[in-house]
Amino acid sequence: MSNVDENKLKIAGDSFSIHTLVVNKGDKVAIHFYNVDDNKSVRHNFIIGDPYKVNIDLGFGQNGNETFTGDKTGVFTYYCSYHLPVMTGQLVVVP
Ligand SMILES: [Cu+2]
Repeated sequence: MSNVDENKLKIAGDSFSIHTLVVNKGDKVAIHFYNVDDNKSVRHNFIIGDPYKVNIDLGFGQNGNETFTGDKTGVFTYYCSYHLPVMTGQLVVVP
């Protein structure tokens, strides 16, 4: 985030722009992920573990897409492995 002074706040400003994604079971989910960090050396990724296994890893200025079908209900955490524990969100697949 460009408008946050991370040193002043003593928290990391890194976060996903969407913290909760809610979809219906059976929906086709399209993830469009952009690294808009203004620090050229910072990578970000978007990871969801089992059962969806999504991993989009991006350098400065890059973007990536991934699609999957939300065929298992539940709450699944997505995260950026570079910025745990602050850079996380939840995918909620409702019946
Ligand atoms: Cu990150």
